[in-house]
Amino acid sequence: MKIGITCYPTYGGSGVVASELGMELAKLGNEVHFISYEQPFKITDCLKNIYFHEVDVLEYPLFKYPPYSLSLSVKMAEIFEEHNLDIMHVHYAIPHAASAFLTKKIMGENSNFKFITTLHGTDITIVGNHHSFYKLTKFCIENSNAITCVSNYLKYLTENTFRIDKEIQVIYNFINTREYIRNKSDKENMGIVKRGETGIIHISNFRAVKNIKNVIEIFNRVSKEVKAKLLLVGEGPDTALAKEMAKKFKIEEKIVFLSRKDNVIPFLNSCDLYLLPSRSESFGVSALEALSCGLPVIGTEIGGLKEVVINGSCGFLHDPDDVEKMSESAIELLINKSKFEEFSFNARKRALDFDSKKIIAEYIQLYERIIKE
Ligand code: GMT
Repeated sequence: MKIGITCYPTYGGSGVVASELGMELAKLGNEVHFISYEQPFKITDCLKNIYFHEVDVLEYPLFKYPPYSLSLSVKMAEIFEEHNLDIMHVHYAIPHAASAFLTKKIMGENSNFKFITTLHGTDITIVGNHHSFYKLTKFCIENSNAITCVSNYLKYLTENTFRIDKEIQVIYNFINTREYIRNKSDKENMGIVKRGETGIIHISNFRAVKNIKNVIEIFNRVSKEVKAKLLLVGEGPDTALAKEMAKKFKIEEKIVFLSRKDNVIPFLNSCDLYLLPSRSESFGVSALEALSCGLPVIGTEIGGLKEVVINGSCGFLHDPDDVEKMSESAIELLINKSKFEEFSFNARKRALDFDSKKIIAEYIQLYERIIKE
């Protein structure tokens, strides 16, 4: 098949999932064309069967905000025609699904242009829900050739928020379990977490929803009971808050700020436990990455995270504000070796349920069905 993919190219769950999907599809022999304002950071040059097409955005004095989404529509039409694509797959509703709808209209009734929209979370809970986008998001969902959501939670939320009757298919996010795998030598090689120390890790874009304050609060409590180091991978609006809190608790030397990393595997493998006390999470790809490397997850009983982490088996889930319970669960796992081993084994086993081979096949089946319709 020849597949077009549009996503946000920068750091963020939806762009990562779209890029990984494209790479897996390309490995299977499909031709994949990424269309965006920048090359997605995961898509390195010279990958077989992968092409990147940059959207030209015209700057003009009249435009206070250059209309990227319109230029994107035109680029989608050009690439679809030029490369004879079979299907277009857009990730994140706003503006990508709106641009794709416009492309469909530009291409006309006789064109075979069809597009699938995958909803990821904040495109429904924050952006799509906002009064300035609500009607457009609903319209895009109703006018996509197919809609997928990354969890049952997000499907339920989408149907209810936008009063959607159209069929929405849940296709869970996935993980390449051959790549994301425990490698004990990473800890030694990286040398960040020293021998005899426990590594705790959190990876995110440090937005309010990630509850960074509680990451630090939990670590502060845990580090009083266990000799531990906290690795913070990524950066964003709440990085400064994390630094302030580390100073306030006098635990700065126990926290390593690592900024953004293209490859998080050696950092996960340097650690023992993953912290994700998010206030909202439609799925939680980073938790799945951790599970695949055998790290139990201390997280929150919210949204789609409950569909990924089995509470009491491969991690513990509590209320986002219950710092005490999250800390207790973390300490319990870190001091009880046999319990830790059991949870770590279950973590890897759970990740295998989301293996990319299985989930990519679901996308391929969907593409084939929509192309035939
Ligand atoms: O979590 C973020 O802030 C990034 C966001 C995005 O849209 O890029 O992530 C969303 O999509 C991910 C991939 O499907 C999910 O794993 C995240 O749970 C989801 N984030 C939220 O729902 C807050």
